[in-house]
Amino acid sequence: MDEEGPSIFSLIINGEIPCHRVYEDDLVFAFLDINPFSPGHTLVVPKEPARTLEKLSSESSQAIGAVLPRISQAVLKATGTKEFNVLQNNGPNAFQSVFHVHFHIIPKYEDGRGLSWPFKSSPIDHEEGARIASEIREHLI
Ligand code: DGP
Repeated sequence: MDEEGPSIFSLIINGEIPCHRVYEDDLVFAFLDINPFSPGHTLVVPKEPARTLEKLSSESSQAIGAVLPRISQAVLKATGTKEFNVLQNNGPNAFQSVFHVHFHIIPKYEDGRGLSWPFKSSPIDHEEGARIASEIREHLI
């Protein structure tokens, strides 16, 4: 659902909705997902209420990038797992349901619990790839 007003994650960050908090600093908040793919499934959220990743400020991006490996390591240690996925959805067609940037850290257990891989891929079309890579490079200048 594409909600108006403060996102459910802003309400959680502000303490208006309870959560199982695992981490907080000035710019980042992390807590357990209410509907986990596996035990320990954690959401890492910038306090800045950007709806999708490309809109997030450099300051918040740096802050979240800096703590993601550390929180991942803590999730692995706490759950006794050695493998995990990081998932980050942007837009309703890309499976985003809460419109406040968040990274999922999803432990993968030896018994298979965790994320499965339903995605389809096909070999790159090199002509198209060369064109798109060139366009991406131009937009990064
Ligand atoms: P996504 O599909 O990437 O937008 O994932 C949103 C996740 O947010 C989903 O896995 C469930 C989780 N979620 C939604 N509402 C709440 C809530 O109120 N509390 C917690 N802890 N997690 C929530």
